[in-house]
Amino acid sequence: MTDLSAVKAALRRQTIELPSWAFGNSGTRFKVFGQPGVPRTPHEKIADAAQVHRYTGIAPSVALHIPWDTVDDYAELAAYAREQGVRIGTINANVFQDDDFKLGSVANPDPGIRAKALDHLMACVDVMDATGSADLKLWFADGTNYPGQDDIRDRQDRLAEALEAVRDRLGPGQRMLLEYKLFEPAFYTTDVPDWGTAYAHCLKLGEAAQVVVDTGHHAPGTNIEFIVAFLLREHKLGGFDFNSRFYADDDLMTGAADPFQLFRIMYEVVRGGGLDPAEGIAFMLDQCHNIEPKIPGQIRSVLNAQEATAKALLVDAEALAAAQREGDVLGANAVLMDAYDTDVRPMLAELRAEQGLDPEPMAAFKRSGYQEAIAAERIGGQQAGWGA
Ligand code: LRH
Ligand code: MN
Ligand code: MN
Repeated sequence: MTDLSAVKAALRRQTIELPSWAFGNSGTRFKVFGQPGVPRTPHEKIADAAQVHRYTGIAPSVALHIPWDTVDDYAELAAYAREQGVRIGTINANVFQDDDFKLGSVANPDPGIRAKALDHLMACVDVMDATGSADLKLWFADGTNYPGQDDIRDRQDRLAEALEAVRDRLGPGQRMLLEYKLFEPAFYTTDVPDWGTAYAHCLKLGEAAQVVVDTGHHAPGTNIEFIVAFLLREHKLGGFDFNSRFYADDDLMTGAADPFQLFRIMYEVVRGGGLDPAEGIAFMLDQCHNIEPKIPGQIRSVLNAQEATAKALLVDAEALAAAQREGDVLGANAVLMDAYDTDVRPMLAELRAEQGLDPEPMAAFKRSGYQEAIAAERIGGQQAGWGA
């Protein structure tokens, strides 16, 4: 039997980080759709993120993306976040939206462009120093479109050199999280295409470097929970960029396309001790709400992640281990499915009530009138970044 009070205690400790870019206008490369009331400034993105925390109670930090969230004074922005009841979390570097980076950033064949990319990464660490952020998230759009376009091995050397320089710049308590992605925007080769490549670089870089798993960055059918189990076992899992995909990097709400996959991932997190804050796993969302309203979209996503976590915590570990020891295939599978099939919503509503929150965050936000207020106040909302 699973101890319900232990499940609730673990859920009370869980936190999920929101991406600032989820609150801006977004779309595909075909069309960016505008929505009323979207933020015009990083401050307004933080104010919106604070609403998600206010109703869910488990989203106390906001990730920034630089230069999308450029401000003159990052310490002031961090103070503003604190006033809003949240804090600034991961700093995401952006070396993919400049004409100079057409042939890559840190793996570019041109040393001048590599230096420019590295300067930006260093500037991101400066931002971390000002905001008190612990994590730098690195995703590189680097790769090639055509066989022969560039030397695959040389690009790895250039990448490794830049990563080492960033590692040497990090202060105490700071980490670099290396994100991989199978393809896009490069189509033939990608310089960090998979967890194995990211892991190999992080292993060489040492303790300050860990892998981040963006759930939308794999080939269809990839067993992501295996990757999670493996990396966690090696203490090389730095965090997640949660989102859902049907086809490629769709950035839809986490738990929307495949809640069972999210449960399986969270089960491996629980199994590997990854909910223990000491393990340092950053649970982040990396999503865009192109057609649905953004603040409710984030609330829904946080709740989906929380529900998957609750179900994972409900797995009867002793019964599962016993069935596995006995080779009871169907019994073991049934233990896992029993947890997945549990409706955890009443327990989560109860937990929220115990914490002084409204048991129904979606409805509470709707009733608050915040959405109408920002739609009236904010004219000319900022694009999240795409096509900017
Ligand atoms: C790349 C990615 C990465 C970026 C974000 C906007 O596809 O997942 O994390 O920083 O999207
Ligand atoms: Mn991502
Ligand atoms: Mn992505």
